[in-house]
Amino acid sequence: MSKELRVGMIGYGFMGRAHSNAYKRLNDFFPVEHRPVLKAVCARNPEKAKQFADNWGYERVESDWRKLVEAPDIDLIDIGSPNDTHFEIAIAAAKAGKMIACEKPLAMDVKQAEEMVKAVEAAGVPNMVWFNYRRVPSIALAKQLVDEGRIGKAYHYRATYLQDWTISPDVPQGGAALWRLDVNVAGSGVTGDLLAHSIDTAMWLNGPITRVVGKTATFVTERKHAVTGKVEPVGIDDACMFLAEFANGSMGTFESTRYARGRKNFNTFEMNGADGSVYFDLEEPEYLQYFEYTQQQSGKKTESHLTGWRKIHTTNSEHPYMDRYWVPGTTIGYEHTFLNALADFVMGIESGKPTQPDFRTALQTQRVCDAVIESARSGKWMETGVSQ
Ligand code: SOE
Repeated sequence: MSKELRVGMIGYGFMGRAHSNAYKRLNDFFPVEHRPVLKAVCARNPEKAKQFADNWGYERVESDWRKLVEAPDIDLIDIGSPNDTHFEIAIAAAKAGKMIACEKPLAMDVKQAEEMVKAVEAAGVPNMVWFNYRRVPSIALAKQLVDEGRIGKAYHYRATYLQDWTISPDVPQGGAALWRLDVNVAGSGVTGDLLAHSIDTAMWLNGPITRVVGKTATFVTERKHAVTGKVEPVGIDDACMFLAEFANGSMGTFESTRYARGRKNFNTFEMNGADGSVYFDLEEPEYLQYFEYTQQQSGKKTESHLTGWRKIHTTNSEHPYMDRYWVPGTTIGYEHTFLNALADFVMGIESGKPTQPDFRTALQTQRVCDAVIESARSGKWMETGVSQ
């Protein structure tokens, strides 16, 4: 028997599209009881919202998110709008008893994120943050290998997240397409936008980050603002590097920039432990590289002339999520990471075992982001306050 999951989408940009695609395809690939119904989309520009609704098949357009949040025919509010809107919408949606799926980063800062966690927990509403990269099969396989103890005691965690789309000083800041460059709307630059992904993955695989020291840079210090038309100071971090200590005693390095010429979405990590290592690169997402040091599982002795990195093509039905898709050797894409995330969320609702990351987990990532920004300001090591 199918139950309707009536979706109210807020925002119609890149993420509005990625999330809408997931709602539309869920039942084609996953055997869940809920059936998403695209009820309404809400956005500031009514014409664009109408185009979006027609394109993706939303039944109606709302111009005021408050009305959408209160609407009795909506079960789930999807927050795909810019970062500065997440807080107010999430608090209101929780009060109205709606489920919430929110884009990352959860909030503009820890203070907002803490209140958002309180609101969803007081209301008891299912909630999730779209950290979609956890749902790349290769990354989920890395998590499986870590949990199986194949990496052993962790020593190092190394992450990079590099892009190159803001190098030109002629790129404006602000407005529908470029709000990520406007600090008042985004909260931060690459730290909240890109490193939040790296931090979420890192803490999922390797546990809490307890202390950080960071350095940020803003290479283009003034840009024309697309809304005001004036040249205004740039408040975001264009690049950020930080060192991290994990609760398990391992060391981490994180680097992110939007000024790495040629790098489009170069999201990588490597984890090195006593018994093995894993390496992932989002530009080759269908591979996980794995170095196995001990061969105890197979009962064989180490044959040192055969040791080396394995490049695992994560397309077998035994690999995470892949039994839902095609035959071995055939790949899935970026859009499926959102579909997998939605499936996990819905299965969490149906099984009563809430999926991760929820708001509380995303708050931990926000704590690390805020500590990094604060450390870059003060030049000092900062405790993150993340302990579990
Ligand atoms: C920024 O360019 C961006 O779109 C991020 O906002 C997304 O979270 C990331 O996955 C891809 O890059």
